Amino acid sequence: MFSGIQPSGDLHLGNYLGAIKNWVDAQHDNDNIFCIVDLHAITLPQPPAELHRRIRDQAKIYVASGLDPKTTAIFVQSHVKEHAELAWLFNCVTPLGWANRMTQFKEKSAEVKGQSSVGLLAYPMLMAADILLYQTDGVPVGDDQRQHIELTRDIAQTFNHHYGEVFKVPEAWIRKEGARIMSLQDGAKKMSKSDPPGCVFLLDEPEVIATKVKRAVTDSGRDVRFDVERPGLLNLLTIYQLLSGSTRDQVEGHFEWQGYGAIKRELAELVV
Ligand code: AQP
Repeated sequence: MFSGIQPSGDLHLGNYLGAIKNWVDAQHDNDNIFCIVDLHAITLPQPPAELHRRIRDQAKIYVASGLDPKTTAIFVQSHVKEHAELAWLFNCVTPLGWANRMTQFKEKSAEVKGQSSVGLLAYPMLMAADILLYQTDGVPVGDDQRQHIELTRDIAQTFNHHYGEVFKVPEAWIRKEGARIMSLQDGAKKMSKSDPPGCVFLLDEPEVIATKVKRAVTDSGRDVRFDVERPGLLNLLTIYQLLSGSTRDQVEGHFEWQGYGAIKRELAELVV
C-alpha cells in the first residue's frame, strides 16, 4: 500500500477522511509506505520556510492519526532521489496528449491564469513514479485522484509493453463513503485547503472547528436523510457517519425528529 499527500497547505478533514483514516484502518493488512510529497507541492510556488514547517507538521499528523512508524515507512519524497529519476523516464514515454487531458492540470493551470510551470504538467508522471517505484498493489486515495491512478496504470502498461514486465500495475483503493468530503460552504465543491471557510483544518482550534461546523450551509428541509438532492446535509451526515463508525441507518435513526441545529452541535463536538 502506497500513498502520499502534498505539503502544499495544512491538512484538513477531507485529507483525513478520504486518505489518512483509510491508511490507518488498513495498515495491519499490508506492507505500508506513506510519503510526504514535497516535490509535488513545489509544482506551484511555496514559501520555503512555510513548506519546511508543513513537512514536519505533516509527519507528526501521520503518526498522531495512528500510523505506526514501527511497521510503516514514512518519509519525505525529495529524500529519495529515485522518485525524480523514474519520473524523468516516464516523462519520456508518456504522450503529451495524456498529460494535457488531466483535469487537475486544467483546473490548477486555470487558477494561475496560464502561468503554470512545466512541473505542474509533469505532476502525474511524478505520481506514477512514486507508486510504481515500490511495485505497489493498492493506492488508497480520495476520488479526485482516480484519473491520476488510471494514468499511472496506462504508463505502467505502456512501459511494460516496450521493455518487458518491469512494473506491477496498481489499483486505486477508493472507499465509497468519504471519497469526496465537500466544502462546508458549498456542497457542490470538494473540501479544499484553498477554501478556508469551507474547510476544517486538522490543527484548527476547537472553537474554530465548532464555528465552521455550525455555519455549514444546509437547505431548509426537516427530515434527516442521506439524500443526494441535499448535498450540504448529506456531507454533514457523511462526516458524522465516518467519525462515529456508524451505518447510514444508525445515523438517520439517531437524528430522527431532530433539527439541523442539533445535528451541527453534535457533529461539532464529534469533529473536535
Ligand atoms: N475533499 C476531499 N475529500 C476526500 N479526499 C480528499 N483528498 C483531498 N481532498 C479531499 C485526498 O487527500 C489526499 C491528498 O491529496 P493532495 O495531496 O492532492 O491534496 P489536495 O487534493 O491538493 O488537497 P486540496 O485541499 O484539494 O488542495 P487544493 O486546494 O490545492 O486543491 C488524496 O488522496 C486526495 O484524494
